[in-house]
Amino acid sequence: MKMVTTSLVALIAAAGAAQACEITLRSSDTHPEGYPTVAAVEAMGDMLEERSDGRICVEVFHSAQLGEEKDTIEQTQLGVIDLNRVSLGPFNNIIEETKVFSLPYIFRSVEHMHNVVDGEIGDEILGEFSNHDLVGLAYYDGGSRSFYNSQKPITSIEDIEGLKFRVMQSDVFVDMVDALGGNATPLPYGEVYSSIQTGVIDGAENNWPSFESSGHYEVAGYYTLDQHLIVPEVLVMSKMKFDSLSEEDQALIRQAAKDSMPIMREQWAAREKASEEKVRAAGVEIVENIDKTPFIEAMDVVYEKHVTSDKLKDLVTRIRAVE
Ligand code: GTR
Repeated sequence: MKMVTTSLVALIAAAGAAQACEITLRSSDTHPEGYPTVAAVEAMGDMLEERSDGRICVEVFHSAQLGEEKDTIEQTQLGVIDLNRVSLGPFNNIIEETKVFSLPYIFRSVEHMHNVVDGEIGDEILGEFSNHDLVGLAYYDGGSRSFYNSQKPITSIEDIEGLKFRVMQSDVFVDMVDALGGNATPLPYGEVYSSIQTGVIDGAENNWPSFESSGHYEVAGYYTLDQHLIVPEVLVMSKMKFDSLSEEDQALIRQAAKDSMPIMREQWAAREKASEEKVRAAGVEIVENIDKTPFIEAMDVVYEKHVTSDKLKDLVTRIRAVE
């Protein structure tokens, strides 16, 4: 751990030496250059640089250069990394309230998710980050996640029985796969490709752009659009770093992050289409129009186990009431 921190600090410092800005915010992302989340944080950086007359810059370390999400979250809490664009999933074991956005089938559609995160519930959940050494700045899109595997087409819940699926490092997702009859293995994103290839796991679950850009479709030829999760993604900042800045600069950062959201959504829609086309052209067998009812019903145990406090129960009720 100490080693990781020391080399990370060195990597970040070396990169920063090239910049002329007064404040350079280093941002982590697991995705490659050109992926909508990376492009959105770059766009945020451009806006920030312009609005601060070149004083504040953002440097995006894409492709997990700074590490896998669970570790980079810790590094952001410690103030080693300034900004971090991550799925909400890996926060579930740290920030209880984030679980409500990671519950299977909690959102009826991406539009419903947008209406929730753009409203007061979204602000409330972002506010929770400040109790955990982080500042929640903005939500990004993660489409809907579905199962893929190397073994066979999944056409019903029964087909999941006994299959081993990688999930993000969150207990909610482990219990979700167990409830469907599969075996869940929490693993960092960067280990999924080789784990499928070598048969350590049978598959994983993700959205079109991640399925495509990670190359997982090359080793998992069956994708079933059961759309069990619509997990928003977030841009967070180290609270230590944020608190060290003037109120004016804090406001500039918050605003630029918010202003990057529509840019991200536009890029996301285009990338989803392009990724789907690429995956289909590669010959992946896609199972569409699956009956989701048994999947949704199987999730009752996940809700019973994870939605226990009055606060979470109330949040779930309010999310469902949003149009
Ligand atoms: C992607 C998401 C990443 C990461 C990844 C995963 O859809 O954008 O932040 O969480 O999934 O499955 O680990």
